[in-house]
Amino acid sequence: MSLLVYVNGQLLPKDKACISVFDHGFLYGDGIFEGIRVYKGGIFKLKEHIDRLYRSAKIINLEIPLDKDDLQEDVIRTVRANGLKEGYIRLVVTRGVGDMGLDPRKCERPSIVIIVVPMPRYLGKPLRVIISSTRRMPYQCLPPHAKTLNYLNNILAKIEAISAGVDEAIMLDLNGYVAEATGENVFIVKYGVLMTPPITAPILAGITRESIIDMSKELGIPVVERQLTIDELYTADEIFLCGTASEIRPVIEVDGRIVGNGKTGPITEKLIKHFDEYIQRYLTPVYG
Ligand code: PXG
Repeated sequence: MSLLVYVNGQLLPKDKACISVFDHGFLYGDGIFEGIRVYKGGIFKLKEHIDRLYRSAKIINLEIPLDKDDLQEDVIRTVRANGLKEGYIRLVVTRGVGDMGLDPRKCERPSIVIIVVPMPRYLGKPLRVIISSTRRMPYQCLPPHAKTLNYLNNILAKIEAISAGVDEAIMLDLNGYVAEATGENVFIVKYGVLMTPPITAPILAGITRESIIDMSKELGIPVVERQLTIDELYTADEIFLCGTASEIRPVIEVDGRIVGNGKTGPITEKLIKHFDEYIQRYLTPVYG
C-alpha cells in the first residue's frame, strides 16, 4: 500500500500529494515544522511537539488555521491511516499559497502537510564530527527557538561535515561558543557533570534535550546548562548528540581528536539504557 500524506485535511496517496509552486514555504522557506517519532504504535511527546509548533507559529506571526486539539487529532489520524507503528512524522505548516513577492498578506490560508515514514532507530550509534566554520544563525537574525523551514545554515554545515568525511557538524555561535549540531543538541560530560548550552544560546529548545535533562534528574546525574568552549569539547570525557531522529548518539571523534577512550562513555551509556523505558511513559496511543 502506498503511503498516505495529509494535505490540508485530505489524505492522499504519496504521488498525488502536492503543494503549489506558489506556496511561500517553497518560494521563501516561509513556514515551520516538527519532526516527531512513533514508537510501538504511540507518538512520543506529541503534546510537546504540538506546543512547540504553535510557539514557532507565534514567533513568525503565522496563525495555524486549526486549534491544537484538532491538529493533534489529524496527526494521529494520519499515522493510523498508514498503519505506522515505528517511524517518523513530519508536520509542516507554511504561510500558504501566495504570489511573487514576500508579502505574507498575499497568502490566504496556511498549508498543512503531515508525512509519516518508517525510520530506523539510531539510539547508541556512534558519530564522528567536525566543528563547522558555518556559525549558527544568531537570534538577532532568525529566532532560533522557531523551528522554521530555513535550514540552509545547517545544510551548509552538514555539507562541510560530508566533505570532511565525517557524520555530523557541531556549530558555534557568533562568539565561538558551542551551539548545536545541524539537527541535534549537544551534551558533554566533564568533571563528572553533564553540560549543555543554555536555552538562551542560539539553539532549538530540543524536546530530546529536555528529556535528557529530565532523565538525568531521575538517574541522579548532575546537569549544568552553561556556555561551552571548543577546548572543553576537545577535552570532554564524553560527548553525545540528541534529537528526535538521532535519539542519543555518542560522539567518538571531534576534529580528528578521539573523545575519551573512543568508546561510548559510562554516563552516555546510562542515558541510552534508560531511554526506552523513559519513552514508554510519554507515548500517545494511536490504535486505542
Ligand atoms: N537542533 C536543531 C537545529 C534541530 O533541527 C534539534 C536540535 C533536536 O530537537 P528535538 O526536539 O528533535 O529533540 C533539531 C530537530 C533530521 C532532522 O531529519 C532533525 C531535526 C530537524 C530536521 C531534520 O534528522 N531535528
